[in-house]
Order: sequence, then structure tokens, then C-alpha cells
Amino acid sequence: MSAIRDIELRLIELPLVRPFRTSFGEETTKSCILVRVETDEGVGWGECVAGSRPDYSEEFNASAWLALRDHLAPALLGKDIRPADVAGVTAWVRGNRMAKAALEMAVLDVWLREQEISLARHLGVERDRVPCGVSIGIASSLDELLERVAAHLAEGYRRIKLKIQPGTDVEPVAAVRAAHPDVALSVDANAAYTIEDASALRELEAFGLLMIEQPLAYDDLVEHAKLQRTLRTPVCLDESIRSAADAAAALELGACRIVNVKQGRVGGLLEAQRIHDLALAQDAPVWCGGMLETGIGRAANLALAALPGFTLPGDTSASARYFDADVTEPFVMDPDGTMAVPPGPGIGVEPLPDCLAEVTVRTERART
Ligand code: NPQ
Ligand code: MG
Repeated sequence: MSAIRDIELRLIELPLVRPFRTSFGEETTKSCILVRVETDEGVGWGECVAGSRPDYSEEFNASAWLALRDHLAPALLGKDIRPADVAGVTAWVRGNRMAKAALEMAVLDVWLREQEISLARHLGVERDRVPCGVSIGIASSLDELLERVAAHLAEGYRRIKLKIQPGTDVEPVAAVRAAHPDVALSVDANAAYTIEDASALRELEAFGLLMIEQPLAYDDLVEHAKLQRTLRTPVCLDESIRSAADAAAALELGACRIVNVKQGRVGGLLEAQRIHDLALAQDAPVWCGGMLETGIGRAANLALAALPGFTLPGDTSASARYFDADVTEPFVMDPDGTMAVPPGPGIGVEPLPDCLAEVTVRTERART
């Protein structure tokens, strides 16, 4: 492809349709960085999944902004670089995976657009639709939770994930299971438990959960392996898996039986595909996680989620689950609970200029 001549960062803020509460906090606004890469041939977009605070991970918008502006983007500017080379050119930067992933997504987008190939086709996807699940934040009452679960099931969602924390776990799960005996149900603790308070997790075994996601510390594998040995319910790891090497180690240790794949958390779509490939080779189910992405990141997630090893519905919800007005055309779910994989070149979507202008709070160019 032709050389990258400009890289622009934008911080955007989108109101959420309702606050999203997890064991680590509550968000009312989606705040993230979009990356725009320009070559002589065209433009590509990427989205960084970091949030405003270093709570889900060490990375956050202000850190990702500096990593991108001062280190990652300058490593690419002026270079004729392919998507597969991005990781190598930026490998000297430790960590900062979410920032790297955003840049790689933008380079993939512009490179694939030049060739008029969709991201899905580039990844080797054969499906054109993916089944969708929905993640439900910690609710203020059981009635509210049951109402939201029922509404999402009526919309067609094929799997319900409940956020839990110590003290808000067995009761909500029991209530949802009683109301919906056959629904595919899982829980996500976002690292809120210790092995000492795992008795609540053992009580959850009665409810036929698909999995318990990230019960223990974000940086731990060994304790998860101990826990998984005592549970019939599969443990799924999210925060603990930052790379294909982590996924291989976790599966070998028995720290989990299922992997949540998020391209942003693992440094990009290509590393995410490597996790898919290694999990598929050992028959370990994977599914596509979500970070409340705008249409840019959501488009990339849908392409990834269409790979054959993604056998469980992902957190690939419709735009309307999170936003009244997305920055792209909204992603809409069919009543059968599936969404289309974008067929167009690159990631298949682009920001709508007016929407983008409205939500942008900061813009800056990378320095050479
Ligand atoms: C998870 N996501 O699987 C996360 C974590 C998460 C869809 O459950 C703002 C931006 C708030 C990103 C809260 C889902 C967030 C966020 C939670 C991501 O663990
Ligand atoms: Mg999670």
C-alpha cells in the first residue's frame, strides 16, 4: 500500500442509553479514542477500547492518547506498512495493547479498502451473520433486572450475561433462572472475587450457567486453575488473557475452559485471530467480547465473531443496546438474534461526519 501520511486522534464522548454498572464501577458515557489513518489511496478508521479510567485494564484514554501520539503513530508515519507489520514496528513499546490494536485496525481498514476486500474475507470468515448476546449491568433492584432481561429476550438476544459482584450474585442469578429456565445464561465478575469468597461461585453451580467469566484477579492464572478444578461450570477468562501466549498458558494450566476474545485487549485483530486458531485447535470454545464499542469497533468485532471457532454468542449487541446515536449507521439485530457481518471493504463502516463532529471533544495529529 502507499505510505501513511497522516494519523489523527479523536477523543469522543457518547451518552449511554443507561448507566452500565460492573463490579469495578459505573459509566454513564462512552468515552474513547478513534484513530484515522490516511494514505495517498484513502482513509482507514480504528477504535481504541480503553475507557476514561484505568479500571478494566491499566490502559485508559489519556495513557492511550500519549502512547499513540508520541510513540506508536510516529513509528508508522511516512512508512509503507502492511497490517501484519504493525505489531513488529511497534513491538519496542511494551504493553499498551489497546492503543496498538486501534492503530492496527485503522491500518487494516485502509489497506483492505485499497484492495476492496472486507475484513471478514481477509480473516477467512465464511458466515455472513453471527448470533448475539447481551451483557446486563448490575441493576438497582431484582424487578428492574428481570424487566431488562425480559426486554432483551423479546428483542431476540440469544444469551444473557449478568454482571455480578460479591453480595449481588446468587440472588439475581436465581431470579433470572427461575423466570427463564432454558435461557443461555452466564455471569461476569470482572475480577471481583478471591478464592476465599468462592463459596458464592460454588452456589452458582445450581443454575446451569454457560460459564463464570473472570471471577478472580485480572493478573492471575494459577488461582483460576485451582478454582476451575473445583467447579463443573466452565471458567471463562477475559481480563487475564492479553495475548495468544496467555491464552495458550491458561488453557494448558486449566485456568479456564472458555476464552473471551477482545481484539483491543490482546493488541489487535491479528493476535485475536491467533487466539481463535489455537483455541479451535484444542476444541476450546471462544466468543467475542465487547467494550461498548461504537460502530467502528463493533464492525470489526462482528467480522472476528464470524470465524468458525466462535461457537458461543458474543457481546456483539446492537448499537441501540448502548447508544441512541452511534457515530456510524447503527448496527441492528434481526428478531432472530443475529447480526450481519459487514460485507463492505475494510471494516465496512465509517463515521458519519455530522455525528462524529458532534461527539468529538479533542482532536490531534501525530507528530513525526
Ligand atoms: C466485560 N464488557 O466483558 C466488559 C467490560 C466493560 C460488555 O460486559 C465503558 C467502556 C464501560 C467499556 C464496562 C461487557 C465498560 C466497558 C465494562 C467494558 O468485562
Ligand atoms: Mg468480561
